[in-house]
Amino acid sequence: MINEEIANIFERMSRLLAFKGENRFRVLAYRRAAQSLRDLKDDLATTAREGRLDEIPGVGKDLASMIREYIEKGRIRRYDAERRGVPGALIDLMAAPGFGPKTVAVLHEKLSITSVEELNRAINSGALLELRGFGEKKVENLRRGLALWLSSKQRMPLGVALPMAEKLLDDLRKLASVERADVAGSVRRRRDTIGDLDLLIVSANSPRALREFSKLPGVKQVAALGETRATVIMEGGVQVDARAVEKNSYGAALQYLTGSKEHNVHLRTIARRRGLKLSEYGVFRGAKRVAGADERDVYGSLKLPLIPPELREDRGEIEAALQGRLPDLIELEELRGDLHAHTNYSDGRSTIEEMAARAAELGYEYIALTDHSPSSRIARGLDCAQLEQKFEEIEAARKNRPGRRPHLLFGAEVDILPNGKLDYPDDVLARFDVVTASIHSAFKQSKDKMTGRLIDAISNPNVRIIGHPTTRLLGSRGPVDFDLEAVIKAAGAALEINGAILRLDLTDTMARAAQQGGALLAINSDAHSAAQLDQIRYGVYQARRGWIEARSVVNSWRWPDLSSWLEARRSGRQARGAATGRR
Ligand code: DGT
Ligand code: CA
Ligand code: CA
Ligand code: ZN
Repeated sequence: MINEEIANIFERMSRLLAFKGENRFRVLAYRRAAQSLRDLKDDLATTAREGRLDEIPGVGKDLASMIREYIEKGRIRRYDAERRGVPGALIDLMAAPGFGPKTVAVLHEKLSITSVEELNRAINSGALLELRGFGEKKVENLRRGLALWLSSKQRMPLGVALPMAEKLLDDLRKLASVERADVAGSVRRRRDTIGDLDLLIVSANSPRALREFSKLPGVKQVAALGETRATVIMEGGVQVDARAVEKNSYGAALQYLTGSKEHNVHLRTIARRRGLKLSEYGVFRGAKRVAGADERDVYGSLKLPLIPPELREDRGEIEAALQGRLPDLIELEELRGDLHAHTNYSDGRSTIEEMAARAAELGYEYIALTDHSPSSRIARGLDCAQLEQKFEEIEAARKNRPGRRPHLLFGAEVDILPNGKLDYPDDVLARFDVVTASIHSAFKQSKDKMTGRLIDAISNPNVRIIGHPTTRLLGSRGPVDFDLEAVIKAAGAALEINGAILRLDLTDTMARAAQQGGALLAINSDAHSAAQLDQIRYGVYQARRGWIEARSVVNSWRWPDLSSWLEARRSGRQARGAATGRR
């Protein structure tokens, strides 16, 4: 793994020098070294320890000392010096088809381009055509090269990556050669989007396990296959890296491969401070291994509790762990119901009865059936006559449910209109058990206007939840712009963490800010079918990444507490805060 890190640095070093118009020989030397590090079977750390770095083709004295520097210090001074003042985005861009060092240097010098956004704007505005040597054809090629490169870099939603990883793990665990298999990387951290999948395998016969891995169903192409690692491309283009390790370094490898990189860098400094060395093979005091087989012991040897993978972003979790103040993260099992789900009355596919049945299977105490309001015409929002009918059907379904479990809540997801008014009149809103207000139009309003619009909705006492507050859609629509702090201060309504796999909205950091500011949250599925009720788990993952504890989550409360919270505002009673709402 360290081979790959150093190879990447040499590759970037080569591009940097080319960008600066340096001697071609030096440019090539770095590129060649990067290539031969990637072909290398042995681990560089081992090779360095044995004093054999200069036996690697293309690695002379200079590069060998840079490799040693990286192994010891985690950085290379010469590389840091070279990249100072050069926009990193431009160096990345040199991997795109058509973007050679000369082209990129001209874009930087003549048009002061420093980012992909600026480049995109320059291509679309025709600014590039003004440059000498940039004809129609060349610019068109650049446009296409950029698009190709960007789409190959697109990250996939966790909701796609996680089921794929789970299927691969299932298949791997059935193999006789595989003792243990787990997913690491950003999937284990439950990040909202995923670059590639990283799997970790324990096997008594690693080459065989990896060979079998490379033949699993769904594998389209084998990009690399070695004794300890393999990379395959799945049908659909997803890359999967697999790594096979020995039992006694499994915990350390899992820790390392889970990342994030930033978390790992910070953790290594903690290790150094304690006179230890942390690597993917274990925790060492001198030559003695003090931990490695078990991940909890890896953290334990650094005098830290096991830090939940969702927190490992170096956003203060290591400091919190050192002080014994890690949050008590919400768990899926703690949810007692779902407050945002659609039925076939609007754009859902399942009936009220089917939704209720699945909610019962999930062990819920309550479920709100929240269909759209009339302005959401594509979503077949309900007019007042349809509401009447739905209400009666819910009443009938309630009578069919012995013990009234789950409680069926007559709900609405009401549009917040562009002017901040709601899409049902107040007397209609007052009839619902729970009202979630959401933005489904006019996404481009200014920050001030959007903030005012949300606060207007919150100040209606019938509204208890703001649905998917940013309205972003992964891969296609960015978040709307609003002042989160002001919305948190407006209080009154819980903010949703929506589990729909393209939403995951609020984001992790916004949810964290909301909890810190004293806001209540609701983790909902936004299901459009009975089966989709299960996607609430993605909402829980996102919440955990946002340090969310059950006390802040209204739908972790028992029915009596939730029900009095739902009623509190309308009846003019004091709304319950996070602390009093505790189960
Ligand atoms: P992704 O794939 O972009 O969604 O994000 P990750 O976190 O899965 O990143 P990936 O696949 O490049 O690498 C997997 C893990 O390996 C990463 O979480 C931590 C570790 N790792 C990768 N590159 C480095 C590095 O340069 N330094 C350190 N310390 N760890 C790294
Ligand atoms: Ca990854
Ligand atoms: Ca990877
Ligand atoms: Zn919605």
